[in-house]
Amino acid sequence: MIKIKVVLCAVMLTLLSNITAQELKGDELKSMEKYGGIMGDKGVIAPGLRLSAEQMKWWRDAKFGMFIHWGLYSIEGKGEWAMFNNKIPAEEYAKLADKFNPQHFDANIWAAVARNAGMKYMVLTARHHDGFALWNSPSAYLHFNSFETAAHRDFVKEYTAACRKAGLAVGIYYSPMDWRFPGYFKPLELAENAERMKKQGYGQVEELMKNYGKIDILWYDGGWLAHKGKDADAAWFWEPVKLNRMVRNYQPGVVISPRSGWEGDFQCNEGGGKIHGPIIDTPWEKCLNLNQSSWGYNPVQNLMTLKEIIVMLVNTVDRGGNMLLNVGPDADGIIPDTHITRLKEVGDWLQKYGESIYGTQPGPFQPVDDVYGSVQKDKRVYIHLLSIKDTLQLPLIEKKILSCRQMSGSPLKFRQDKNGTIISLDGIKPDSVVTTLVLETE
Ligand code: JFZ
Repeated sequence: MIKIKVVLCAVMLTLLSNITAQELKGDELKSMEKYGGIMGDKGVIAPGLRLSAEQMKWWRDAKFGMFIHWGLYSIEGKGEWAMFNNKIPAEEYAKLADKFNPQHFDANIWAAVARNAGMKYMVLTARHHDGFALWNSPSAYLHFNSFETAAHRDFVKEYTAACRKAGLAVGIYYSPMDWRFPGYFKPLELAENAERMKKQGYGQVEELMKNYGKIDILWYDGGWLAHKGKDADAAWFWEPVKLNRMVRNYQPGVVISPRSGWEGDFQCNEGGGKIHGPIIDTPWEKCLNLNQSSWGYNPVQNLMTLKEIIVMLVNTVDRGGNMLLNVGPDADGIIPDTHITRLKEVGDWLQKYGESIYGTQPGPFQPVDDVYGSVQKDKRVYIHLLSIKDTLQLPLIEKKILSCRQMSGSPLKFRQDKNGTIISLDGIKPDSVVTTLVLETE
């Protein structure tokens, strides 16, 4: 039995290459296993709840955002699952709130870092599975929030204001489930306690949607029960359609993630696993970690390289997705310098090549894994080359190609006929990260 588990763990670890071995334990692993990429089961369907393509347009055009995991777990720096993994009793864990009093937190700095990285939106963990709310939350069970503990601050207020000031779309992450409730683990036996957790969930979502102006993204996570099954399996309990009808009342245009048990406005692809396959038509988002040690602050740094980030971004965008890249600031609210430097490199790349990312649509060519992918905007087609041979063969398209050049350089020879197009890459000087071509079409 143990052997089977070990083998299974090993397989999962290779699949979820963004999380290091020491971070993955028991239920955390199990909770991931059931998705393994785009959620197969899309959740409860509710006509009328989903946004129209027109309402989703800004999000689809934005392509790139910053995920922020920050909370009490940032103090210990062992990842956001530390309370559960290390079996810290709720009363014990709650003492961390007495220590959570960041002196250098400045949401404007976070926003500046995101902007300099070329990001267009941010998503902050207003409350993770540990139950600690980063705002003035009257619905918080046992007053477990940053306004009524050591910090006496409403970080969501500061954060939402900073996003808007920087011209970034405002995203809020919220986990309905809360480990402090035994009823979460035994919803049938401890129904009353579970009901109390649900009441907190509804109350807090209402606070977040009502008190902080226009919210652009609501990123639910963990609409489970007892870490079992899919989010949708717990829909009998959470009643996500009812919950999200309430959300739409306050925020008619908010883009909602699929993790409340309702199918949501987009699909999730989580973790550092590779993106491959054809273009996906429905809106989707890849979320992953800049520091692959854990989502929450971790002094062990295992940063993605610039090239890994850009390859992931183009692979995502060439298939019609967005990318949400996570940082975990420390307990004082500081994003480590090394992270800022790496993100700035990403921003510098986007300064030059952003035209082939923002506001584009995937195609006209289906991506070829590890070889190239393409996007289009107006009369231009951009090709992101992932490997370079002497020539690039492209399938037939209806439009006539008028010219072809390397985005950073000179024109390239090409021939378009009834079989497709051949571009000569002979003698091309590859770009240091991802070589990008521009085709002008008629
Ligand atoms: C969830 C959280 O449990 C985790 O702490 C983090 O906030 C992350 C963004 O979301 O974890 C998951 C859930 C599902 C997968 C991966 C991590 N998955 O589908 O691979």
